[in-house]
Amino acid sequence: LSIPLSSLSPATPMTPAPCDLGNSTEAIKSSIVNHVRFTLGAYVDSASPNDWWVATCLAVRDRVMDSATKSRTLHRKSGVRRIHYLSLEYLMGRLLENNLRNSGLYDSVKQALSEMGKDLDALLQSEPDMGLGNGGLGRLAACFMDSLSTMNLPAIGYGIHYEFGLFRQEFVNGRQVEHPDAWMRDGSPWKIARPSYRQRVQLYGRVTQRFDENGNPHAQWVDTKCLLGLPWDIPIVGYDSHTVNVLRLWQAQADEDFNFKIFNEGSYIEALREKAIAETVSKVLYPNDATESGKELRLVQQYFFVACSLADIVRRFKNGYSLPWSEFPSKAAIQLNDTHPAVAIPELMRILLDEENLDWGSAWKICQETFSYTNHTLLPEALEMWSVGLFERVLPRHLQIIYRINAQFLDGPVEARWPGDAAKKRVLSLIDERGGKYVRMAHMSVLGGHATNGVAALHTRLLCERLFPEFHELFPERFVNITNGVTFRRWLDVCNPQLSSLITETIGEGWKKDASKLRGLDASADDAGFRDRYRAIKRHHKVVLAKIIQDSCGVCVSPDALFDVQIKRLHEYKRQHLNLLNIVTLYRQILNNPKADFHPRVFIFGAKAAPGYFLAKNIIHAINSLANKVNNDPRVGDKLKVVFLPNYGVSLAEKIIPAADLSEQISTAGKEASGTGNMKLALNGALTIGTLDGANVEIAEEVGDDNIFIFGLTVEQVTDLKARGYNPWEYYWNNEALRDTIDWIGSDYFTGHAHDFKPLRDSFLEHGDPYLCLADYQMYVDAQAKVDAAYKQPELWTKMAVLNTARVGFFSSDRTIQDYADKVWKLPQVAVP
Ligand code: Z15
Repeated sequence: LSIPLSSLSPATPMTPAPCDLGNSTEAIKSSIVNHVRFTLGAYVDSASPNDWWVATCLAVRDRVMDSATKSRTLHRKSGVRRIHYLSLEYLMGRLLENNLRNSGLYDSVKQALSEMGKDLDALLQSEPDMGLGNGGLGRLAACFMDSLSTMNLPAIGYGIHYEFGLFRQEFVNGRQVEHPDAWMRDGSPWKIARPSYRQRVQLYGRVTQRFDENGNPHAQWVDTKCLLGLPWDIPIVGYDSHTVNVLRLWQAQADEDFNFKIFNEGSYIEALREKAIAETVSKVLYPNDATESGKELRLVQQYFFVACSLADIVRRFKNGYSLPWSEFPSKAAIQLNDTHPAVAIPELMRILLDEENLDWGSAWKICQETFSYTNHTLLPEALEMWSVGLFERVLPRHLQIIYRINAQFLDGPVEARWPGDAAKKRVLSLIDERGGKYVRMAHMSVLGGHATNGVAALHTRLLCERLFPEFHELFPERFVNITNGVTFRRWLDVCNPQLSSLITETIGEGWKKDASKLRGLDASADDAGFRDRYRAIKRHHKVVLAKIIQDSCGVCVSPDALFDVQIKRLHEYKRQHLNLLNIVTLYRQILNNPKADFHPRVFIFGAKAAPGYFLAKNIIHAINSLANKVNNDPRVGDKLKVVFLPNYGVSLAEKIIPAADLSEQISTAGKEASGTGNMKLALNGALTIGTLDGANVEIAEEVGDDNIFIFGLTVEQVTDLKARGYNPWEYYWNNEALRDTIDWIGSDYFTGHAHDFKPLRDSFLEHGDPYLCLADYQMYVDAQAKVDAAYKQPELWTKMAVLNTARVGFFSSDRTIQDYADKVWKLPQVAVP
């Protein structure tokens, strides 16, 4: 690529040279002060902490925007293919510290602020989290945005500008209470409105016919309701790279032209009511992680952001080049983050067929070359299915297109492969007809693209063998594995700068861009001096976390105890209740055998439950009630503490992860697609206690069996046990400790009311223990005893921890993104000068 540098910043006659924003402390100081005075209209002497934070963000943003414009111009002029990442969720967390570390401005900004008597660290902590996601899927999208810029890949992230992100969680008497998350109430210095790229989208209505100039019929979607999408751009700064991509989030607005008619008819109030309804579309993030609710507003959200994004991509293609439509895939790749944006497939077909007058075959080929799909779960309750009736009402034209895609598929490749086999057609169909009619979004996603990937090796295998066996048989080359990763900038450099420095001092800086270089630390595991420093850093973070625990839970914990951490969404399959069984077991052991040599332990939980997930909320209540008993039982003392930190999210994770000794990854084998918290914790030197599930399998391969605590049934054993007929009562009657533990939970001991945890007890016994807690219980308790023994040998433990840090380089999202670029998107790196 040889684009002259000068062409990236076109100079118009009479335009003065733009002011040069220096990176010196003095230049940054004057930028910040200018923003305090001229952007915020405040006095330097009396500006509020929030004013200083905003001014600092804007000073950083000024320096970043120039690179954003240059990146965009270079990508356009060089005509390279771009990846468009479509995701309903982006769990970004805070942006300032990440942008400072990635851009290399951290030291000068810290210095500039300190010379003005301001403390950068305090400012950093005052930033609200941008929590536009539920859990792993949304955080993965955020890590990918960081890696795409770092790896110099031309990319745009598309999503929704939710006014309210994931709810704020509070505990009242141990029970979860949800509050709205008004992250945007005061605006955000990071986002920039782009009104000139506003889009109009249609919904509802009906389909008629029109004829083009050649007399050929085309479908026409009429009598629709219209919405406007206003894009907000957030610059994404890569580490040590000049590529600044953007995250473009759509806000729903009423189409005022459309409503003007109503204004004229005198229904002024009615028209404004319509406007308020239109704006609900981007109002709030649905708070379910890996469960679907099938709500109309959710489908409208999905279509709204997909239609805006595709129109934006098509606009860029039409304005940027004069190429035939067949070249569209050479300019645009589109990744579907789960099936949530899968309506993009019929939407692109609609644009090509109805608006651009392409024939079906050409349009379908373009679609398949453009799209690829990431599957994030095998759980049946998370697989999206839209009732045909609802779909037809909201998107009548799209339903027609889906039916035609389905007919061509079943009559074509399926009939050719399995002639006359109605059963095969039933399982492969895009329409599920086993009871009502439903559109299977996963089937459409596999069919409408050229690649489908799972997110860990085991998950991809199960995807091929269990979820899509027939699709796999038809199109084996379409299925690929791309194991998840996390950005080591946020999850080491930002959250654990002490460890980051120790690593850099030991092996140099290269690991930040090539994480496989962390293997250079392997030898340091045997260096006692290194281990001392590594341990001191861990202890420092435990002291910091102990203070947070004191402040938010009112519990005093010792930094010398083993910090045992389970942080993730609350879900039965993740088995926080198996963890609870072990803690109750330990509690009983301590009471019955006070002299036993047990290293003091703090069990730390962080988890939000979907507001409508009753059993998950019961488990939170149970853990909080157990905590209340254990923490106040004088017979237990310091040996055991249990804390449930409220409002778990990205920023709290950044505090917990560096302080963790043990990482709980105990899902039922086959249920957790990958997990990504497992990677962040191992990177920060927490040892994993886990099942052979998701990416745990690959973590074990990388760190070695001696440096991880694996227990429990394997996927195959789970399958066999279920096939034989799993009966939790057998485990209950055959294991006295387990029986006493469950009965104690079911008693009135913990809250004074025996019925409080009946739902939990019933799930273990009366409802068949669907996630096999009882089957894995004894193996888990035994593995925890091994953990206790190992922790009593600090040199051994630290050695294992160091080897974890050294050996998890594979789980950098840079590697993941490079895999996508090579295997799926065929995307070259484009260095921005
Ligand atoms: C979600 O967070 C995940 C899967 C889903 O289907 C939905 Cl709807 C939300 C998670 C997986 O549970 C987790 O195992 C994986 O690591 C993560 O996506 C990112 O791939």
